[in-house]
Amino acid sequence: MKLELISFKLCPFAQRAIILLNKQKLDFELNHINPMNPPDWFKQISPTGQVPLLKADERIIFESSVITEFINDISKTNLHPSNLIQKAENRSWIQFSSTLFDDLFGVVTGDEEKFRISKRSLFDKLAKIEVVKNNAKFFNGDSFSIIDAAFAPIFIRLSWINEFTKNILSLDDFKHLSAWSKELLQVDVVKSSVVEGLDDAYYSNIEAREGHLSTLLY
Ligand SMILES: N[C@@H](CCC(=O)N[C@@H](CS)C(=O)NCC(=O)O)C(=O)O
Repeated sequence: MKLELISFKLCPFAQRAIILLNKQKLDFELNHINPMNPPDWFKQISPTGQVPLLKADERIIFESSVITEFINDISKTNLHPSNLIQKAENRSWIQFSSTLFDDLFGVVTGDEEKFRISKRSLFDKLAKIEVVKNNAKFFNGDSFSIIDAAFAPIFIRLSWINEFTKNILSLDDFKHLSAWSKELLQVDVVKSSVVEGLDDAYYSNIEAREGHLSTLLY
C-alpha cells in the first residue's frame, strides 16, 4: 500500500502519526504544507482543512486518532491492548489528551489572563491523568502503545517550554507523569520524530505569538 502523510512541521497531531508509522516500520512519503496558507490541491482533498492527512493508495484518511488506528490496523504488530475494556479506556484517554493541545495553545498564545486560565486547565487535566497512570514504564506496561505515541508530542512541548523558561510548566508535582515523560522522550521513534531545529522553530513560534509566555523566555 502506498502511504503519504501530509503534515505541517510543527504539528503535534501529525507527529503522532509519524511516531506510529516509524514504530510500525512502514514506508511512507512525508510532505509538508502550511495549513494556514494551504495549496489548492490540499483544499480539494481535505474535508477539514487540517493536517495530518494520510493518503492510502489515493484514498483520504483524516483525524490523527483515526490515522494512528489505521496505521495499527495495517501493521503486523498490534500496539493497542488486546483486552477490549483496556483498549476502550486507552481510546478515551487518547481523545482526552487531544484537548490538552487547546490548553497548550492558550498557554503559548494568550495574554497573562488567558495564560493563567489555560495553564490551570492544563494542570487540572494532567492531575486527572496522573491518577490513572501507574508505575509502569509506558501507559500499558513495559511496551510502547498507540496511547504513548498520542501523549509523546505533549511531553515534548512541555519539556521545550520548561527548557525555554524557568520550568514554567514543571511536571515535578506529578510523579507518574514525570517518569512517563522521561521514558517517552528517550524512545527512538519519539526522538526521531523531532526533526533538527524543531525546538528552535517552536521557540520562534512562541516569540512570534507575542503572548505572555514570550515574556517568560530566556
Ligand atoms: N482533530 C485534528 C486536529 C488537527 C489540527 O488541529 N491540525 C492543525 C495543525 S497542528 C491544523 O491543521 N490547523 C489548521 C486549521 O485548523 O485550519 C486531529 O487530531 O487530526
